[in-house]
Amino acid sequence: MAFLGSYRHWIFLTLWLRLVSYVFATNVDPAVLDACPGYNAQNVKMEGGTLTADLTLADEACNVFGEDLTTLSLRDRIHLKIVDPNSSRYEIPESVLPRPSNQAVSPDSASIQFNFTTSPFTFSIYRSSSQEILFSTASHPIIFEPQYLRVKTNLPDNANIYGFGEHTNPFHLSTANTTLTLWSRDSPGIPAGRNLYGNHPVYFEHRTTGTHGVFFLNSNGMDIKLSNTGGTSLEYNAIGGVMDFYFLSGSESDPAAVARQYAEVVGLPAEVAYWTFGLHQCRFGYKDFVDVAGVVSKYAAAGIPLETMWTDIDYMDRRRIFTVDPQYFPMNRMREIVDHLHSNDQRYIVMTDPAVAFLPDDPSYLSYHRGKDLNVYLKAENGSDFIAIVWPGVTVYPDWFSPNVTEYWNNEFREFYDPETGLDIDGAWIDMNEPSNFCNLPCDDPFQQARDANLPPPRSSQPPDPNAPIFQNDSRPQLRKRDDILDPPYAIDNDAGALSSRTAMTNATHANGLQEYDTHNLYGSMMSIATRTAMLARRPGKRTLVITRSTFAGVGAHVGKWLGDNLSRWDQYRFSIAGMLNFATIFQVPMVGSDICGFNEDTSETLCARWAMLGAFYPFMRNHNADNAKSQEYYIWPLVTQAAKNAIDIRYRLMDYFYTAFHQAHTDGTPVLHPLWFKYPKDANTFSLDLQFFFGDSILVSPVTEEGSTSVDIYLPDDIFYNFTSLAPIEGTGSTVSLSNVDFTTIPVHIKGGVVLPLRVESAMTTTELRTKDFEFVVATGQDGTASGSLYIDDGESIEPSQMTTVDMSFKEGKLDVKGTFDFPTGVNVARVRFLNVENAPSAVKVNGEEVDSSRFEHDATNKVLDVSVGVSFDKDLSVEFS
Ligand SMILES: *[C@@H]1O[C@H](CO)[C@@H](O)[C@H](O)[C@H]1NC(C)=O
Ligand SMILES: *[C@@H]1O[C@H](CO)[C@@H](O)[C@H](O)[C@H]1NC(C)=O
Ligand SMILES: *[C@@H]1O[C@H](CO)[C@@H](O)[C@H](O)[C@H]1NC(C)=O
Ligand SMILES: *[C@@H]1O[C@H](CO)[C@@H](O)[C@H](O)[C@H]1NC(C)=O
Ligand SMILES: *[C@@H]1O[C@H](CO)[C@@H](O)[C@H](O)[C@H]1NC(C)=O
Ligand SMILES: *[C@@H]1O[C@H](CO)[C@@H](O)[C@H](O)[C@H]1NC(C)=O
Ligand SMILES: *[C@@H]1O[C@H](CO)[C@@H](O)[C@H](O)[C@H]1NC(C)=O
Ligand SMILES: *[C@@H]1O[C@H](CO)[C@@H](O)[C@H](O)[C@H]1NC(C)=O
Ligand SMILES: CC(=O)N[C@H]1CO[C@H](CO)[C@@H](O)[C@@H]1O
Repeated sequence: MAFLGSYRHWIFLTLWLRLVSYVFATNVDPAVLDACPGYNAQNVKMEGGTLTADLTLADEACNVFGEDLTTLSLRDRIHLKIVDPNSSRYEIPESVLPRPSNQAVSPDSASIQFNFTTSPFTFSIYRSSSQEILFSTASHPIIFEPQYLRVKTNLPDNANIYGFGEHTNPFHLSTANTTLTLWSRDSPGIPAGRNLYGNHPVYFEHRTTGTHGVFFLNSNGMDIKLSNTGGTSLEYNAIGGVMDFYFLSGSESDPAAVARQYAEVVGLPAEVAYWTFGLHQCRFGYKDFVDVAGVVSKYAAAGIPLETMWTDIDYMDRRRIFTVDPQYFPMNRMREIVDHLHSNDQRYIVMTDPAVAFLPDDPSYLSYHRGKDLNVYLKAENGSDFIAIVWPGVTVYPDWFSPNVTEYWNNEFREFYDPETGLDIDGAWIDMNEPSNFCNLPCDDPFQQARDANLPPPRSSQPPDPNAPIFQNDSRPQLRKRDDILDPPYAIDNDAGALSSRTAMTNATHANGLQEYDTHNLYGSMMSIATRTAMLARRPGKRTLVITRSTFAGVGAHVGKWLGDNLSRWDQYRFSIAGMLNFATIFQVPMVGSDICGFNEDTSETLCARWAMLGAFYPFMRNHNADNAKSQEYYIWPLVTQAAKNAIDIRYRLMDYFYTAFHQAHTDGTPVLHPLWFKYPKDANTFSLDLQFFFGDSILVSPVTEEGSTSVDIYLPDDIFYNFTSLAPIEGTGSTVSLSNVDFTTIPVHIKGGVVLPLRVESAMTTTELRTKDFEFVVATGQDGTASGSLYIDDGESIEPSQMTTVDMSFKEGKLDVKGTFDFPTGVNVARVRFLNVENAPSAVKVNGEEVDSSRFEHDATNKVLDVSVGVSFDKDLSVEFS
């Protein structure tokens, strides 16, 4: 029998299982899995938009990784559940990821539909308009076992699949034998294609007929497999949790629609303050407060706008969080640095790790004792605090499920980062939150291992390389088979080996009884939420910046992310674009960036120059370096200084354009960066491009990508583009264009026709100063001769600003109209308007309907630019026209 359900954007299915005793086998052969019997659906009932059914095992259980559950019941509306009426299985708590409310709509308006067969139970999702199947489990039985879940769908040949992270694969995933493992891992210097810090079980599939998305809401370890063997397919193999899918219909014409729908499910991204788009400088290995202050001074001397200075764990006393080293980073001198920064409209951020030094016998380390008194630490199975090893040596981890943890974390932030007595930071940086653990399994004597590893290291010796002994231990110890939580029958492809390797043991237990086996992938996200809460408590009503390493789906509603400990290499410079597109475009974590010039290893002058320019188009722009690498601040080489200045100049002039894009993302989930296919969804040449991207809707960034090269082949779709520097038009023809003589201080940037860009007329040394600069509008017409744009301005930092200026710009038939509400007083003028692609000098120009003197406009015939000097206060509607 077939049932046609109807849902506007998404269908939600959850499967509940009865846990039974285990029977192990370890056969992963797809043929064996496909021969499993699956389930039959019985007692199918449809009631008020809710479908319920019982699923019974169709034949003998195949027990590949445990025993198949014999009776499952299935309920559906938007919500499809397989339930064991007698016991529940782990599901991601709502406190970590709140679920959206389900809204059924009438079948007629549904853009995707649900269909299934009862015997055996299979289901498919198809697009209503075209009847195209988007997801189908036909011929791949669903497998449910206590510690193994499998769902597999057929895909079209050469399917265009994007997403599933965090990983270093190309943006356009290969469907030929790709495994994507999701299990948070501290992953320095790892090769491409391995599991990294974050977990985002979502993908978008693009076809010329439309783009849809699928979100598997599950935090357990899993392998997602793409294969071309016997037809293209996508297979989820998860070691726990429930089957909980959101199918996102997307749109037939606008790929960004699916991104907005995903934001409806996991939450809209948090808005960040205006200043956070300024330049950030960081490194591991700043030796003392003199060193830190020196970097700030040298940036100023080089004339490079430095917005925010950062300090890594170096500032801590023996690497204990919430302390400063009394000799190297004494509080009074650190406060002097922060005061100096603040008085120059600059900012300061330091790192906070989750692990708290385990010091029961040292009464002076209050942060440990306060946490102990509040009982906030993650527990071992026997109820004592779980012991790990991180930078300070032996540590405990905050349990983000503990009822007292908010009180604890808020208080530690309030005390240590007190504006009157402590470090008055402007944002927070959280790291090591996979959680990372340096203790090698079986970790039966962490105290000895910490001594052996010489943690924390003394200042007099070289600080440890993150890859030093304890990190380089590649042996993969076998855990005892009998314990399924430590060593489940299906082994995901974790690059660190055993699940507990270099992290909290999977049998560590939270205050609410949940175990790390299920919640491991949430640790970084939960720390993110707690840290944001603590930061907001310090400065109520003001947006903050929290940058995390480990993430889970939905984290973008709270924090931003940097792409982790990369290497100063050309391939990682290139990969950074795909990594950033994944987070900004698919995962809804738009405040993202890679360590500019590279973290580990020595960078080179030309790599750093190219990276400084590419990095000016990362939403989060931070130069960061390892303690054992050569210095790479932008002022070190004149070439890099010039490259950085040139690109930052473009970024700063575009700051309000990008701030507007970010506000839009916060409002409706429209991505702040777009791969080319988002804008040209019918142009198959764009589907695999991941070395060019759009910064906001209309700025095409096409960096030089090869070492030592001064040329680059870029793709220009069939559209009008404009050189950002000369403003001259360039006809794209849907072909590759070779750019040569692109020197090491230049990055090719084009404006996509059809936009009115709001630019600041010039850059500035801080974002505060930038906000005092006048605006100009650049009217870049599209193929139809029109252009439009928008501009959002507020005070740049309030969570709920009381005054907002919201302006729409539109141009057609020679007339630019700028209209809106001007509640926020910008205090600046519109200095000029530049109309692009204007063939001939006009005979007359009018500003607000009044003809202006010919000395106020100028036509550049070479670049076809008409430049009109305006000079009116930017606090009311404006029109500028020419004829
Ligand atoms: C649930 O428990 C009841 C009573 O204990 C039992 O009769 C029933 O068979 C169980 N159901 C399943 C699916 O195991
Ligand atoms: C639904 O599934 C049934 C059984 O496979 C099939 O006959 C029918 O064509 C499907 N309907 C749609 C609209 O795909
Ligand atoms: C798929 O890749 C894995 C890992 O690289 C390899 O072991 C396996 O042989 C490959 N399978 C096929 C069918 O190519
Ligand atoms: C929370 O902290 C208080 C001490 O302030 C303690 O008495 C209480 O047991 C703690 N709660 C939990 C769940 O540990
Ligand atoms: C986890 O289980 C193992 C084996 O039962 C035990 O030795 C170990 O102490 C447990 N670890 C924790 C953190 O509970
Ligand atoms: C609990 O287990 C840990 C090892 O996982 C051990 O170090 C600790 O002493 C045990 N605590 C108690 C109270 O037995
Ligand atoms: C690596 O880990 C194994 C297992 O814990 C241990 O026996 C070995 O000594 C370690 N090697 C190094 C170099 O730390
Ligand atoms: C853009 O214009 C500038 C200034 O005329 C020129 O140097 C540069 O080569 C042009 N870039 C491209 C990509 O055409
Ligand atoms: C080794 C490592 O972590 N590399 C990262 C470097 O940065 C890129 C993107 O910037 C990431 O994708 C890599 O994972």
